[in-house]
Amino acid sequence: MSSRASQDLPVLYSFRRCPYAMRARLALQVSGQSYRLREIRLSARPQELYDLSPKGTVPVLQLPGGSVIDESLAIMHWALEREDPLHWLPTNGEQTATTSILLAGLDTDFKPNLDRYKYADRYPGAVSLEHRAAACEFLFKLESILAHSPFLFGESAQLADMALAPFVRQFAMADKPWFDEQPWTGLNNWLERFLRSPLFAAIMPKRDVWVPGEADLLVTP
Ligand SMILES: N[C@@H](CCC(=O)N[C@@H](CS)C(=O)NCC(=O)O)C(=O)O
Repeated sequence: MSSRASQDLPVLYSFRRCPYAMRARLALQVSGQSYRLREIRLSARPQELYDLSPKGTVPVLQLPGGSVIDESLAIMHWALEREDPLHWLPTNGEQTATTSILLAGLDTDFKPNLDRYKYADRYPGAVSLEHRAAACEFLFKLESILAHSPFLFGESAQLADMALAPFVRQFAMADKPWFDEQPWTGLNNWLERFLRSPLFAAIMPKRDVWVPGEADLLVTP
């Protein structure tokens, strides 16, 4: 691809291990959307990121026309509304409603407990194992679906699977031997399927940190 063509591509500010950034990379990848990747360190975020989005979180997608999308789910929707070859977008109102409930549960319930489980020292008074137990309530809700079906809405993955799996991965990795012993076979199989998928491999290569002024890395699915 010529360097002129690359200027017409969106720019993604990303951090490899961030589950929100994984969401964005998964959707860009599956939609076949090429992009310019700027891998950042959260501990040394470039001014360019704050100039686009003052909240300074990743992922941030800058579109060729200049507009900026700075929420992971909105980036997923942007990519999938352009191309959705694997039919990740919900196909009916019931799926849309269930997806919203699951993703809201992640934000309000699972993620705060995950953070306090993994990083209890950053939250005064937090007891790691209490938050692990609280996070499990959300995971058992997923298990109640995944015990009967390989993915949340049947035989193939949808947006909800892909928006949740990076966070379940983070939870599992905090203590994998313990996670593997829990009675959530459906959930465990679902996570393993995600972790072993070519799609996950495609979005996880280690990247050099972007240096402002230097060329972006072209990612071409
Ligand atoms: N609601 C945002 C959350 C993104 C987010 O919190 N990303 C983390 C990295 S995993 C971050 O940038 N944290 C830095 C901060 O909160 O200042 C989204 O969905 O994109």
